[in-house]
Amino acid sequence: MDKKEFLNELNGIDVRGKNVIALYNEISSLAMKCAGEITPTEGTRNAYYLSMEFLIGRGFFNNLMEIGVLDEVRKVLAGKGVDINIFEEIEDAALGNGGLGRLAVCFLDSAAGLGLPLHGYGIRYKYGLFKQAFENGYQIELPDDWQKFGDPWSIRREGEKRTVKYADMTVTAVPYDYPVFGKRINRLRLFQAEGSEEARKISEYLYPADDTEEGKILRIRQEYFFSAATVAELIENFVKRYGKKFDKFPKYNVIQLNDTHPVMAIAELIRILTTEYSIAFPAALSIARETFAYTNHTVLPEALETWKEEYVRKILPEIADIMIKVSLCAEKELSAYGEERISETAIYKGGQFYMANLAVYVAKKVNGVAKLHTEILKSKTFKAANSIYPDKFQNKTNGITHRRWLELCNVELSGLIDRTIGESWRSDISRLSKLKDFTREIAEEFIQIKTVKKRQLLKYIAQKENIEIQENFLVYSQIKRLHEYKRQLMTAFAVLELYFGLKDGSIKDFQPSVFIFGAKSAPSYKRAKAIIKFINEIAAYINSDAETNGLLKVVFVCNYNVSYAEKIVAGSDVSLQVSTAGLEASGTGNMKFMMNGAVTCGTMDGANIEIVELAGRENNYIFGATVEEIADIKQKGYKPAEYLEGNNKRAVETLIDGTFSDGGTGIFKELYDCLTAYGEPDCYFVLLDLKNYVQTLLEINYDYKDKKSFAIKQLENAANSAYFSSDRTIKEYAKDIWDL
Ligand code: 26Q
Repeated sequence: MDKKEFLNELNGIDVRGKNVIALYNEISSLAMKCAGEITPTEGTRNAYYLSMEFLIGRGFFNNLMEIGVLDEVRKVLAGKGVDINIFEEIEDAALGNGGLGRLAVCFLDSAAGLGLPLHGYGIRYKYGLFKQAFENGYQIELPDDWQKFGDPWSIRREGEKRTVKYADMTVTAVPYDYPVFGKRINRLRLFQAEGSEEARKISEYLYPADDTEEGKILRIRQEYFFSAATVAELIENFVKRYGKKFDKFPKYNVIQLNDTHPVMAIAELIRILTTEYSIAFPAALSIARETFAYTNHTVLPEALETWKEEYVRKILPEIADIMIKVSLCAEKELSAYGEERISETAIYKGGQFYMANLAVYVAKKVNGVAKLHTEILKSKTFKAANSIYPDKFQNKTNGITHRRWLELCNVELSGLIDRTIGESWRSDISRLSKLKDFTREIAEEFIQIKTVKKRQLLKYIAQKENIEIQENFLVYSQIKRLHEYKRQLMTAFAVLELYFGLKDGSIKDFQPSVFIFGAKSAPSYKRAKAIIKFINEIAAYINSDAETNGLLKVVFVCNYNVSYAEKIVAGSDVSLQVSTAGLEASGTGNMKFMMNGAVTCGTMDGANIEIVELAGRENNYIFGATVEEIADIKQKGYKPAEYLEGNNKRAVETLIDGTFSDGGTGIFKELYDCLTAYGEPDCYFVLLDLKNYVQTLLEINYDYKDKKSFAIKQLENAANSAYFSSDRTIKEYAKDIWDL
């Protein structure tokens, strides 16, 4: 079906008596006819993106935009008396946690947009990332039944299901295909686990609690489940087309591992080749080493996956054997490099599998996701491997799709760009840089557009959160997973200091400001949950003070997700990216804000470094210790209490002085202790950077008085953001890693 036929049929839809859900399903199903058969290209090289997470968000508006009918649908529906915005009620498909999952979807979007054959493979969880509610300021988690409105954007492939075998059970993997619209239509294939009750559990939840043996084994089952289903399919397709000449397998297939979660695909490929096709182990391993590539997304030690051999062996004895065999091969290959490097790169040691080391050894290419991150991988995390295979390591700075994150979420700014430099930037994002010549000229118009986006955002917040904010407020936002290293707590202290300063008159001439937080905490992450409670306490306290009400407000939005992010990035002035230097691999929220014309207030971390390199340090607000400075302080011994003085002290001590209540749980005291303790000083260096942070926020506030020059800074950011389109990133992967 083409666009014209779609619109004809749409005109014929009878909307009378139908509710939102019925209309949503009817229109989506009609649009799905535009997708046709969605099969990967035959006879050429294809790339496969294996990921435990695909944070899709809402498909409806994005897909209609990609098909090129969104405006027409809006008009046709309006003609029938239906406002297209009623579909905002439809739930996001939140089959991911944060950056890593959202990146996967941006990549698929860009590949389809560029006409490159990249296909996603993952799990069709019954429940996505939990829905967040607040009860007395505490996060509580509710199941996310995202399919309750139906799932019209997928096709169930009954005929292509296959079995996945574990030692103790057999599970059916049923593929559901989601079209990825663009210049070509690619496919995201998500497997659903079916069979016994135990079998169905495998695709029930994203991140089941893994603090028990049972939980850990379920996680291993999940990882193997989609990896094995994918590899079996790729081999089957290969044999159908090319017979059993497996040395040609890597010519037609390249598999990108999105972090280590799908790494068992390596062992599974080797298992199938050796056991089902009688290929010798060394040959099978060589094929794997030509096929896989691996992306690392974090250097936090606790996030680097290790699996107990005992657990893997219990359910996947052959996979355990293969991983040990690969480990021995690696050891042999590296025997000349000395004990230390052998131990550092060990895949199997002390009864544990080190999944990242397996990935690094087998992968043809290993990449980090921002320049600094790649440098840290090479010099620290994978130092030994890098000294042995220096050519393996590459940088691929992340990107975001400018279609969802500018064209869709900011129609108004996109229109201004069209009027200023023409529309060609939409299909060739590098042309956005032409905007650089016009930032002064269009500043006034930009200010108006920012106000419109702010108004939309603040209206939405008023409805959802019941907090009223005036549209003349300067909007600072920090939206991301809740984690200590991202330092939402540092922002909370900074806000308190601003508040105290306004109260005691030491801060004068302050532009009215609001701080918007959006974040979910992992359900078992106690400190992260304590931070949410603390910020909610601060918000209630500050917002109810009539004396400062016209100057400062705080909002922790509830159930932050992709759809909320679309509104926040468009309506914010300042993007808060304040992670401890060296710990945020890249960040992608920073890029979304930048593209929508916000300045970055951040540390020299992740992609912030590249953002200010491109948009100018003078147009952004950088503060805090650098990676080198942190290393230096660590070495000398960090003494947090030395930074606890004056206003810092006052803000931090609200954790323990009774200003706020944690309901007698002691969690605030616990936070206080970990920030200030001597024994094991806070490894996120909150107090170290706090003073500088407050000063920087004030500097921004001061600069905002000159609306025009501030708008020019914001526009300089938008105009320099082309580099952060995932179109650029995907072109680099296609050229340097996938050879597409
Ligand atoms: C680890 C062990 C066991 C179970 C789960 C995990 C696990 C799960 C999810 C570890 C990490 C994640 C997610 C990581 C993530 O989202 N990383 C982010 O990736 C983005 C895209 O590259 C970067 O921009 C962010 O900087 C990075 O934090």
